[in-house]
Amino acid sequence: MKEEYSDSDIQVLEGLEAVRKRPGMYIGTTSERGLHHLVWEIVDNSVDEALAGYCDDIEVIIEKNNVITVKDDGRGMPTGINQKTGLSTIETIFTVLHAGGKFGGGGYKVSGGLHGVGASVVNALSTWLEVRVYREGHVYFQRFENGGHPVGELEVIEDCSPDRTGTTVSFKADPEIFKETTVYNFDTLANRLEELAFLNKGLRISLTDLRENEKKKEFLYNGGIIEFVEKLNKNKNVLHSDIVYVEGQENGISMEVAFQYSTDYSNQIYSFTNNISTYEGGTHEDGVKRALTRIINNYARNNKLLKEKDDALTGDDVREGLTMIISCKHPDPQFEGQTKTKLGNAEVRKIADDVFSEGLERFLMENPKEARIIIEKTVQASYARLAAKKARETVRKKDLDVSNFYGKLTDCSSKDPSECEIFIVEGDSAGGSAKKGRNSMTQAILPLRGKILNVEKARLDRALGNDEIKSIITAFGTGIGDEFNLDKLRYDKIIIMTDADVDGAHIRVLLLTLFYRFFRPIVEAGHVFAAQPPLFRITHGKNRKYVLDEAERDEYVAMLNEKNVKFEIARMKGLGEMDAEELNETTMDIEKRVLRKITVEDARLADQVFSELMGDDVEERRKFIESNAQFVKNLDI
Ligand code: 0RA
Repeated sequence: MKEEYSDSDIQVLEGLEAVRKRPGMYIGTTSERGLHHLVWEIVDNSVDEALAGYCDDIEVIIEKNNVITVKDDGRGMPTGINQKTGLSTIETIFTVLHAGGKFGGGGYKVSGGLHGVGASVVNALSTWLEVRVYREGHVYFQRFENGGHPVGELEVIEDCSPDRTGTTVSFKADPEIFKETTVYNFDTLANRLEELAFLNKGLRISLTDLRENEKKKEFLYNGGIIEFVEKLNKNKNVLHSDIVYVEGQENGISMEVAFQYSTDYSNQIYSFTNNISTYEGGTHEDGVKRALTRIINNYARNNKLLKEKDDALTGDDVREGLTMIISCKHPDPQFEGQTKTKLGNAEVRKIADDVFSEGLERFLMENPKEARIIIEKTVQASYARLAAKKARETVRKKDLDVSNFYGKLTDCSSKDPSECEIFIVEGDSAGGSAKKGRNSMTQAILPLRGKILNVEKARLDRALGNDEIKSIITAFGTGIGDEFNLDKLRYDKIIIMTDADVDGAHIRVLLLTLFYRFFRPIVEAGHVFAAQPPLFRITHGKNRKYVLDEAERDEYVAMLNEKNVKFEIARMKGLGEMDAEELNETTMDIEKRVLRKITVEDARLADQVFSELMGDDVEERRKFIESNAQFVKNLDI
């Protein structure tokens, strides 16, 4: 034990104290997320050792009491004395802020860790931390307590086989700092560790949970990001069986790209730099996208897959159905953007473009069959885009003027979108009740008539010319197509209120398809809801109880029977049968109603069903819906 503190000791302790005073500055937050961040700081150091080529196995263990242990089989942290601090290198790494690689003597490259300060921050925020280094036949050990105070100096505690090398770090997060929770989530850790294994081919990473129900997962992907794409596309109809893989490097910057097309209409493109997800994209992603658009267009023209009169394929066209992983390793990444997840290094754009275009050209040349399939998909995408554009043009600008629609739309008086809601209601009679039962300050009503059903046999493009649909578009206020602007949405909640029967299902499918194709950002932002009108009314004495389904009804009836209460059950036939008061009480009143949020997946499903319903024959369609009742019921939102 040290008896006295030297000046440099005091400086060190002040540094760690600063971390404890403002942990958010170093790990972003002290929530559950920040807690998991501690693990990433330690794991990142081991991954760096793997990137340097000296480590191929990392074990993460959640011990009882939520102690974390991270073991690697790298060279082991250096055990000598650090010139600058006069302390051992290990003590320096764990107690001096920003120590990182500066003390590692060259070989130790700091990865892009969000804060890059790593081990000392984890130590500062732990009740205790122990490090064991296996090197040259010795086991070196040091322990720290109470936010990073060393308990003794680095010492050899035993001998080991000279073949054994590596570093093991264990720590217990300090509950005084992590007040919300110090309990780790297995899946959170497993998901990120799997991602790290995909991004670092050949690196084995395991996660063991020794708390209540012991479990272990192990990730090792010799195919790296190829296997990442394979996993993402597991449930898709892929257009070519082999995943395309391209790699290359320039000036110490390496690029890897893997991709595969499917029949999907959307795309999944994920990019990373130094194993960190770059959600906001950046120069690596820009370079690859630019190359993709250019090379596909060249190939399509040269092989007459795109007609002379056709416009060039756009970026959106060539990305339709694309699943792609982009991984860049950079010695000095600059992260920009709102969440610092956008790669800013300008030189990467050209390197990414060069590497990817060369690899893609070669693939297309060597695989003409696959090339043709891919190009045909992108050309189809461009035709669909043009058709949709034309359809939008049929919705003329003046039609989109709100004042033309006051006849149909009963607007609310508030003009503050954050408190406004619009109910899209099936039928005039339900619309009438809804108008009477609403809160006129914040709730707008837009009734749709039965004839909207007829547009189903037309293409959705033509449906956009339909008056009722135009009134929906108009009411939203966002515009459509190139002019779409989510900020102009006039209502925070768009609530679809339809009956639980076949006609109601019809309207829901149509509306969701419309939203999916033309207003997807509104769905993504969580603005679309389905009202859930009750199916039964149970009356006993003066009480009225509304329930959403049979199960709820049976439960309530059983309860009444037990108490020997007399009651009456009525099946609610439709919205139109409810009076204003009932509708308000069961479906509209903010305090009492139950809404279901519509996800993009709900809308995508509806879009699929809609395509099935495109047949011309009304009777056929009705039959289709009835025979697919179960499927439609899934949309029975
Ligand atoms: C600097 C130099 C050397 C190894 C390391 C750092 C190292 C750090 C960590 C952190 C976790 N695991 C690690 N493994 C290695 C190599 C020193 C040498 O061999 O001369």
